[in-house]
Amino acid sequence: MDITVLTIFPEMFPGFWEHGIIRRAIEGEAISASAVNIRDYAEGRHHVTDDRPYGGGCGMVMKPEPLSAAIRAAREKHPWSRTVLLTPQGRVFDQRAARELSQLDGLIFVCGRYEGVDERIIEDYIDEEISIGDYVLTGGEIAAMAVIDAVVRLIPGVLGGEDSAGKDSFSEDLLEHAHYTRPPHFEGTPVPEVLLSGNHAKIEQWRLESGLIRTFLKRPDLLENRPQNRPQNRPLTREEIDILKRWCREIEGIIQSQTLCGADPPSGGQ
Ligand code: 4FD
Repeated sequence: MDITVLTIFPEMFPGFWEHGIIRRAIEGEAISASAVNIRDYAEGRHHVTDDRPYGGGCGMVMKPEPLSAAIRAAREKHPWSRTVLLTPQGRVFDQRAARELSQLDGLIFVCGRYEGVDERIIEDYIDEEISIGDYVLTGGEIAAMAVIDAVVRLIPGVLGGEDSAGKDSFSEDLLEHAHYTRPPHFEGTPVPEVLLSGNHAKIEQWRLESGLIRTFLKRPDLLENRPQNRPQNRPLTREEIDILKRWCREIEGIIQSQTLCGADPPSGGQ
């Protein structure tokens, strides 16, 4: 996959390309990556990339001409690329979108600054608008890095331990189980005994339960309305439903024992 980032701050990217999984992907030729300065495509002595908005108001808008020239040049180098604008107005990025983008031959990321980019660029040059979440950044660069990071690790052959990308949070659309490493006791807290038992069937069962309870406690939205609301989600399996039912019964038992022993609450309370 050929990745091109168009930005007025290309210096933000070498530190990103030169570390970890992204670096390995470049070295292993799974991807090529470059950050191109939009200013290099701006005309005039000062290579201006922004201008005041028509209709007035504060803030600046990215001029269309340098952007169109930069996008055309990137497409000439990588004709099979999709051109993506990072913007709060885009479709919110998720693991499914990452999987889709990881199938493409090339991606050109356009990073806006200022108040936004001239609308005609969006109409005529942008294939897809992506947002990394409902908040505002000073520029699209960090959003582009987040998307690139999520996409590159899904490209076949990029992650060392195969299918480690396929097994983590969201690939199965539930959160991952808790993780532990040495020492066996840390500041008074032991590692769950089952993980030291060597019983792999028991460990698998514990991991399934751990992932499910963490999802219920931290991200209940991932369990609600499956799969109707989230077509990327599979329905829960029989086994997962049985685990949830066991907890339900256990909690009901605790409530029962409390009600039987406790005094009646004063009426009119909640
Ligand atoms: N949530 C995101 C992306 C960019 C950004 C910008 C138009 C503003 C947030 C185009 C307006 C780019 C996001 C730069 N803020 N700011 O993904």
